[in-house]
Amino acid sequence: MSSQLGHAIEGFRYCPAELDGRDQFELLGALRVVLAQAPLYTPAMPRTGKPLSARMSNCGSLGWVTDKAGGYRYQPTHPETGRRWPPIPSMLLDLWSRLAAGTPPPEACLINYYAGGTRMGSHVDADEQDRSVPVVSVSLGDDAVFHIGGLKRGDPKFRLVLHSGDVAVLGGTSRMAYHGIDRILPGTCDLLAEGGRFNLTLRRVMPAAI
Ligand code: MD3
Ligand code: FE
Repeated sequence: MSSQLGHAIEGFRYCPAELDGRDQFELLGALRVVLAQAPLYTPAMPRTGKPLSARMSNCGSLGWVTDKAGGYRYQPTHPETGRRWPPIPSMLLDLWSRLAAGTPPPEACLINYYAGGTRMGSHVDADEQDRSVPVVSVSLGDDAVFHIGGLKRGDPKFRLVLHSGDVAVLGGTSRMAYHGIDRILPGTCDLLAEGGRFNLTLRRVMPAAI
């Protein structure tokens, strides 16, 4: 794997089928509880106000949000309800302990929902103060074509189909690599009655107190 990816994305670990069917169903149940308290909303780009195509919510003490006036940031409350984000489900904290052992716990879990036809353009996740800790990503629902490149936008990209139950750990250099979702493959998974795909990303935002 690392020879295909090159050293620019050293630290990328792909864990196919990390969650079996029962785990996925259990996690989806916990996700529904979170979304009942913190509904998906449509985020908007800084300055232009152009809507992002994925809908989002969060759980944890901090959540990633964006809107026209305030731009990209982490905040403790939902931008529409004004309420605190609900806690991160224990299953996800257990997953973090297994795959990101020895790191401070995540404060944020960003929830992305992609309906069929939704993309996420290539970007770097750089709004976290502590970028030395990995990001852990969990896919639920329809397959997605994911790409990851290097530290520069034009670097060669490696593509991978992410399936429901797959987990990716983005540590080391890969933590700062360009990445995105090219497309969702509709009708490829039965888990979600509404179709589409959820991605949950666990993130450490603030440096741990020493
Ligand atoms: C590589 N999410 O939320 S998951 C994101 O499927 C995001 O929703 C995509 O990019 C999704 O920011 C991709 C894989 C992923 C997540 C976070 C990363 C790859 C990453 C952070 C740094 C580098
Ligand atoms: Fe990202």
